[in-house]
Amino acid sequence: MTAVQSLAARAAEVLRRNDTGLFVKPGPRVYPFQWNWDSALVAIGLARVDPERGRAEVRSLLRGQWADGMVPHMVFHAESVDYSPGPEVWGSSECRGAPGVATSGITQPPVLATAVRALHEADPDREFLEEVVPAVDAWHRWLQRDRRFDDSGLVAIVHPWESADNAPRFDAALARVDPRELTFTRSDRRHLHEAERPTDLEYGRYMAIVDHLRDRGYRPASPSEAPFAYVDLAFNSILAVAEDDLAWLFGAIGGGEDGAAARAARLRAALAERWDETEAAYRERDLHGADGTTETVADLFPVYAGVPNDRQARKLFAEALWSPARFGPSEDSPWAVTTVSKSSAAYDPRRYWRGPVWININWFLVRGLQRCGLAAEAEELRRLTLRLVETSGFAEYYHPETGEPLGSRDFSWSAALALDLLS
Ligand code: 9WN
Repeated sequence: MTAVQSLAARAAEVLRRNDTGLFVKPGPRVYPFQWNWDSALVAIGLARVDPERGRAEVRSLLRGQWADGMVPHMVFHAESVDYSPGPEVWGSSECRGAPGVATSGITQPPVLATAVRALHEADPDREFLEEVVPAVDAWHRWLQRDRRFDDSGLVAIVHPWESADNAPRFDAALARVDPRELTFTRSDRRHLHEAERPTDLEYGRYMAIVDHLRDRGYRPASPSEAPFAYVDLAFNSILAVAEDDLAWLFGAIGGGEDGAAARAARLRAALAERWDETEAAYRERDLHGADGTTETVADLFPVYAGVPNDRQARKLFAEALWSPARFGPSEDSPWAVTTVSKSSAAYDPRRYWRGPVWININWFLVRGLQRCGLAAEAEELRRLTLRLVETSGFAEYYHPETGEPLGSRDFSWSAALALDLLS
């Protein structure tokens, strides 16, 4: 067996072990429910080894779709598992338009269209597309309707859990929220070291936002009326690609819809306007606060959507993404891409989204560099990412200096995306 075959076999084994029968859970112990972008990223890996199982993953996630189109960030089940906050905290059954199965009331980055396209490219199945494409379209339309805040086409998130939880770019927005007392014991604390996870103060604020949203059936009158409202460039860049992929999927079933392509073009144009020449990065926006770059990897995400022109892409790569002082590999810190710039005061190489390397982030950036025509640079990042999983296993995230695995081990999307990067 070659090294590539052996790594692929180990990755496929992680997915098999995390398979509950109904969905692949993100990690064996820490995350026992179904999460939205985890399932989509898992389906991208499954497209490489078992497309039929990948289609089941998509169907399973869509059980949680709300009547207005939202695909929630978590879909629960009735088995007793160790995770908090669980279905009782979200109370979706009391909300208008919620599905029969209990879910959370917020969403997550819309990778699903991209996953459905990957499945169709690997193993065309028209019937499957006819079944799921209208559902994905309804979700995108919901985002454009419920989460719009101006005419730019950009959408806002209303909870940090809709993107990278405790990333420093959310600190100022989150600091405006009065925390509430935690009425449950955090399950993550039973499995993981405190230094690798969000703090209790952050959790108190997350729960205060959930309370506020739940009182409004998770449908604030507009994003700007929510206590936390943020124009996350990672979320919006993922949506731009997903809109393109949705347009492609409509094409595969005979067209009849050009809204998705137009939405993608609008989003790209809006993202392009956020370029900051001095920082070689893009400006994020806090709807209740400042507009500017944040020294987090989200500032670079328009690369994923192929937004920068050739000159900007090269500058962003050299001066930010691959810069040893910022997100790239350096002598003391050979593993990249860091989720926070090493030059930021907030950089913390062990804590969750505040510095560590994540395989999904690298995967988005590899695809983005390819899309921007930086093939050699993409290849360098692809190789580094595979070397990391080869060395340290399929962890949830990794210490950039040592490569030490952090968070959950045997993490599904790390395994799934390694399978994709290997192909
Ligand atoms: C809260 C499952 C999820 C990921 C998120 C990641 C983390 C949950 C948590 O785990 O969030 O939704 O318990 O911290 O931040 O991106 O989807 O892997």
